[in-house]
Amino acid sequence: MVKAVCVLNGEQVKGTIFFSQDDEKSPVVLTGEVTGLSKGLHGFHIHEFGDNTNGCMSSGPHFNPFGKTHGAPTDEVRHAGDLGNVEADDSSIAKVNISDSAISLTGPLNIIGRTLVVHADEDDLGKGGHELSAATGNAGARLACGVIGITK
Ligand SMILES: [Cu+2]
Ligand SMILES: [Zn+2]
Repeated sequence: MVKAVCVLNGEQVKGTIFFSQDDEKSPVVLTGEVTGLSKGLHGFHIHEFGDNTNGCMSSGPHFNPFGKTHGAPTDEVRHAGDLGNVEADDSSIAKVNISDSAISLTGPLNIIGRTLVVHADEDDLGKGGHELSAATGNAGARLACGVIGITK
């Protein structure tokens, strides 16, 4: 079992997300919550770099080790970092419970040391027809982010 954690820190948006993976062939399970979001869907991705020197912008593009286009978590063609959206309720809280097999906590798909980002807008999952759909899902500003680190 490998475990990791990410503290999301934005001006208004905060959160803590826990990652666990039973073994290298198992999906990574993400649990936790994000607060301070407007009601509705918000893009949720692993970005390439664990660099926050210029805030969330320094985390670079979506983690994409295979040079694919942006997509939904359920798509064959997707960035490894494409975790889709989280949905905030009336009290501005998004409960996160995601299981994903395109990322790992070990090996070449390891996301430890990279950045988790939550966005202002909905990720259109590559299908919105916007010029940014194929790159970012047109998910808008980076509201909060944090580097994913090893925990016990
Ligand atoms: Cu993103
Ligand atoms: Zn993407």
